[in-house]
Amino acid sequence: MTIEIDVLTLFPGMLAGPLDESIPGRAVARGLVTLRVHDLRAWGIGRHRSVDDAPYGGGAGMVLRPEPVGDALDALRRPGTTVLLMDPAGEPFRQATARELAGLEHLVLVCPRYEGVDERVRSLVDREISIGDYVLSGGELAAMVVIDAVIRLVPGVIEEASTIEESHAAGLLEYPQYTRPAVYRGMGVPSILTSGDHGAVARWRHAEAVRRTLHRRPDLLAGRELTADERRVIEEERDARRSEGDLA
Ligand code: JDK
Repeated sequence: MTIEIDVLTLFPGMLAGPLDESIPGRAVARGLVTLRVHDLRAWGIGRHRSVDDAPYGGGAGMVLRPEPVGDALDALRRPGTTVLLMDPAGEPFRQATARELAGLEHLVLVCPRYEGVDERVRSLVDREISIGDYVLSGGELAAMVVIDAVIRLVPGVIEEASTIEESHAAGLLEYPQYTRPAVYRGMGVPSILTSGDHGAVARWRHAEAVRRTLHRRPDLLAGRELTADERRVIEEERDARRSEGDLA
């Protein structure tokens, strides 16, 4: 299993550094991922390789013209290609999205700049993706987030045990983690973690993940099937709060 990723950007230099380092860099070096970054200006129009123009109807700023994107996609698209447009109005990017994309053979990520891309480009892409409800100055950082989250799910990129554990914990926040020293600034480590009882450790971690999710991100639990164990942890937590006189 390998994945090919093409990125279309007016700032190719932005992608190189971060993606050369760490997990994505190693995945590329090991041949598990092919990553190509293209300068959209190569498909720019006329002697000046123009890529932007003023908005019809007036208003501030410039708009990315459709032709450079359309021509670039004509050059890169083949059967099996999925084209993603980075856009603040796109569908929310989630772990489930990353899992879907990691199973595809060829992704092309379009990174607009200026005030965004000409509306007609939307008809040329397969999906529009937003990494969150804030406005970046262009699509590059969003593309890097998507690429990073996708690459680590490509089989062989990280230890399989980590992705199996992740799918068990899907939709929950992380459980608390500890490493040495045993006491740090007066703070100890839960004794169960040094008990050597692997079953008890696994149950404790799952319960902690449920508790943390309940307190910090109850919205995540609402959108998720609960196991009997998870319902029990939530009930116990409610009982514990009630007995402390905490009615929240
Ligand atoms: C691609 C350009 C910057 C886009 C206009 C008016 C209110 C802003 C600037 N998840 C996420 N966040 N941001 C992006 C993203 C931003 C981009 C581009 C992706 C290309 N920009 C930009 C839009 C506006 N808009 C209404 C919000 C201004 C992806």
